[in-house]
Amino acid sequence: MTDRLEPLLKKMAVLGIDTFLVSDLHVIRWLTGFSGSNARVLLGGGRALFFTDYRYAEQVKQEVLNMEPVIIQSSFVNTFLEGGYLSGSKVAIQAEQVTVQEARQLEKKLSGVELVPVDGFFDEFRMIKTAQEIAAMKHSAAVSQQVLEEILPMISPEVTESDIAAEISYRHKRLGAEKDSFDPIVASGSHSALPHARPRPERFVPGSLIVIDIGCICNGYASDQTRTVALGKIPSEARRIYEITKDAQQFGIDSARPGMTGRELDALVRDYIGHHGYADCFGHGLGHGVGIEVHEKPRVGKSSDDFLSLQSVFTIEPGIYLPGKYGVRIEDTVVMHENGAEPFQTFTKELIEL
Ligand SMILES: [Mn+2]
Repeated sequence: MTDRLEPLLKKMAVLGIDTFLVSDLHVIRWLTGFSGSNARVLLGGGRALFFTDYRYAEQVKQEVLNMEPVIIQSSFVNTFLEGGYLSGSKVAIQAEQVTVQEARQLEKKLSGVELVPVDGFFDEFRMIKTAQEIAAMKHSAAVSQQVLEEILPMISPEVTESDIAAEISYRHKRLGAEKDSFDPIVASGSHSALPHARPRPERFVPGSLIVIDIGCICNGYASDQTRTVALGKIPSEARRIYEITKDAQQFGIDSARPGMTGRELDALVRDYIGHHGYADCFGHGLGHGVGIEVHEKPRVGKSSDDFLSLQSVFTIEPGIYLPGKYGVRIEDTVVMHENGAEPFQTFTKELIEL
């Protein structure tokens, strides 16, 4: 973990930043392993300081081994003030995280401190996963895949989308996950054509496609996977868009190379779907980075200049959606190697007919 700090301190020096006030808990977890809900980190002056409140005094001893812990008595700002941690320096804050209220409070109380809002400072570092992080993500993917295997036989006209969504969350936890990485999507009938459908208390109807998009968090790292299955006999057009989506997704996996941009990979798969006549039916981006957060860098979409670097982890999840009828999405999370993308998931992509 300590080696994680060095490139950050170098980048700060280049940008002329004396101290970095880190307030994003995802970044803090990435930096330290801390899994609690209240913390700040100060980087700079050759030190890394970790601030949290009394509730986490014991937890910090277990989880935060690479920084000096400080237990705050009142507020973070008061502690910074009393300890002289920020005085007379140029302090970077995370523009996308710090509220206007908190920034005002800092400015008011800490005279002589110049606040510099910085965007996405940690993204380029978080994007490149260590072997340890990749192992954690494979585990998280395996847990969620087991849940997918367990819940498919439970789908029938007797149960509802909400029933299955609840089973998914329950089974994630039973298998050791901290939580779902996002609310499970279980979308049947015409709802399968809604990319972000919310599970309904409605029974599955035979002759329907069912999109199941799920993930969990284990040891701080997220997984993300989608499969689409059929309940009963489905129309030939539904079968057709299933096959095109499946082949497009495989084409995406096979085409991914380190150094490509997100835009380039997205375009390849988008064109593939376009050539098969469904250009207007794939409205979202091809994928997104996954790590501590289930949506992080790199973005894999139409306007993304993010590089798909070695050891980056991202999803490949094309979909074809026919509004009012049905939709298909198939998604794996992949890690980029020298010779291409390796999916974490091994679950079949042949159409499963329940
Ligand atoms: Mn996804």
